[in-house]
Amino acid sequence: MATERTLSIIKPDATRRNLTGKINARFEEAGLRIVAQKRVRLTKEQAEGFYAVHAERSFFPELVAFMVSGPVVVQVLEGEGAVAKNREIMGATNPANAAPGTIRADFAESVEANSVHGSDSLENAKIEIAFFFSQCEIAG
Ligand code: RTP
Ligand code: MG
Repeated sequence: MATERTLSIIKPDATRRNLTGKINARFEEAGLRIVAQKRVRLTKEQAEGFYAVHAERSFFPELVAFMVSGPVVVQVLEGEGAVAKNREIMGATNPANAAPGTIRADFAESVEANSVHGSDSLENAKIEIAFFFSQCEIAG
């Protein structure tokens, strides 16, 4: 499988509980390399732009409010099949359905406050990485 890059976000519920290190350990133990990382406070416009694909969904206003409720850590993860591997480590969107040992099963508070985001395809990963990082901010 090819080396890929995917965009990860450690969400406000997780930064609030000081879980950044524990979550990063999961990525590194699974063989994913953190090749870029920054802690930022998203503006409403940035959160709306990032989740524009969900603009028509009923949970969109709540999702945007949640994503601006505290700092997030945005990061680029690199490794073999990184997009699918990260989704596997994260677990299902709703922690009630997430497999044991996944980040969401172990740390998420609810379907919304579910601790992490991960790109869902290689195509979206490229778009999402470019949303947050310039070329010179990524060191593979
Ligand atoms: P993400 O994009 O954050 O990696 O999560 P995902 O692919 O597993 O889930 P997605 O369907 O893309 O939904 C994006 C985020 O919206 C929130 N959500 N809330 N209240 C609800 O029913 C609901 N459904 C989704 C979650 O924060 C989810 O991760
Ligand atoms: Mg998604």
